[in-house]
Amino acid sequence: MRVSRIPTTTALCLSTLLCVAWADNPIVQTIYTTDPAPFLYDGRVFLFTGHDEDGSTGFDMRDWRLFSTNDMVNWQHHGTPMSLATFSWADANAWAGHVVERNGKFYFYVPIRRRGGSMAIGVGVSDSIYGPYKDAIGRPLVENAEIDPAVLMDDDGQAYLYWGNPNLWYVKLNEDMISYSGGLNKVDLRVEGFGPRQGSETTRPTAYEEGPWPFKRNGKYYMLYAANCCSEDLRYATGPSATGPWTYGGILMATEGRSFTNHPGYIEYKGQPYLFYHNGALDGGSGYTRSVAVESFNFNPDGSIPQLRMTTQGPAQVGTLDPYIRQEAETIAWSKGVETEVCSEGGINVANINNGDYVKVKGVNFGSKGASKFTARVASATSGGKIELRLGSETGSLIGTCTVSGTGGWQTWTSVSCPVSGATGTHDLFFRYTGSGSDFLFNVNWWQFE
Ligand code: FUB
Repeated sequence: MRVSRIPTTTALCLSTLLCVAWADNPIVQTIYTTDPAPFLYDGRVFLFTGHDEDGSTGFDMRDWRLFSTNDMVNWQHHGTPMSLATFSWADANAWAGHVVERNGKFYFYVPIRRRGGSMAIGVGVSDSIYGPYKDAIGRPLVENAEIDPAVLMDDDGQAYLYWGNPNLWYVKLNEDMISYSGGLNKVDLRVEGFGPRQGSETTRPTAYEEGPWPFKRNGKYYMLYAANCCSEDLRYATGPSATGPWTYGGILMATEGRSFTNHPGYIEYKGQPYLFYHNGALDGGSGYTRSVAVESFNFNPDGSIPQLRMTTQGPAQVGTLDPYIRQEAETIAWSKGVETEVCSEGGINVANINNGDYVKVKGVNFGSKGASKFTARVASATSGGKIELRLGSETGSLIGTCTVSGTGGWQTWTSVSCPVSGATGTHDLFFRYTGSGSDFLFNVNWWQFE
């Protein structure tokens, strides 16, 4: 189903230009994404997410998605590293997962529903961060009808698997990461550790709900979590060890927007801390059609975390994007209308392009000499269209126009080039797609300036 997932902030914008300049959150506009699980690997930020189906009215979730960036604003789509089909014993609920690496293998812990049963934690394994991940043990790793696994790798090599809703549990994983020693440990959810519950519920005094995200920083252990069902905010606790005792830290992000859940993910990239979360900020967004977003922040000197707001601008770009090396078309800061699909030349391509759709790539550094030529890898089962290259906004200054003709198929690829002028310095680059007809125009696999 094709839906228009434009930002809800659009209606509030004074002009298209202002709107575009602000909107880099949520991170992904081509699908609905949930439950962020960022992971730093090989100098790059990888972001595993859940995926709400278009038009979902429940937690209709069937696969996980992967994105990556090296500048925190232009995100490359990598497709589907794992899905429900990976687990023969599961039949629904591809919910909030978490990936860690150990000894060159990547382990993907996920909550899924056992066929005809209740929720359990499965584990996928792959030799590559991109997957595909396969079922590591052919059965649940732990099974107690609770959800949201996340792993903390302690400095002494001991890995802890946390999970739970409404309780918080952990096991000590063995070095193989697919078995554990000792029993299931239930964390004492004291109010002093996890804060007082808000709202009318009286059976549970503590705010903790789900989505634990443990990490260690400067000798202190942190546990981020979603709190207060069913209008969740994000909170945190700290402790002297991976197993506590936990001391309540406060509210990290108050309840905002149209999603009644939220879910934290944390990384520090190039010395800058980032909080990932989800909301319902795209058009059609709700508690079941959510979108992942990210904010940068700084810890207070005592290690406490200031309360953050959800924004549409997101964090500052780290560095610039080099247009003189081949860039994947699915590396996107913001887009309107387009979707992505698996490409016959490998990876992913931008697809489902209609007249007036666009892709924005942020902070493109053309240098002082500038660019004179643009090449794109394209395919079209119809009669194609044009790629307008514009700076600053989708209606900004036109530096070139490339014509795409029909190639005989959506995966029949050819390269097209066109002259470019007026492209020097650093700009946000907009690929504006135009053409006639009601069908899709063409697909784009990659692009490069010379
Ligand atoms: O996305 C499904 C569930 O919603 C997750 O497992 C929870 O953390 C909540 O975000």
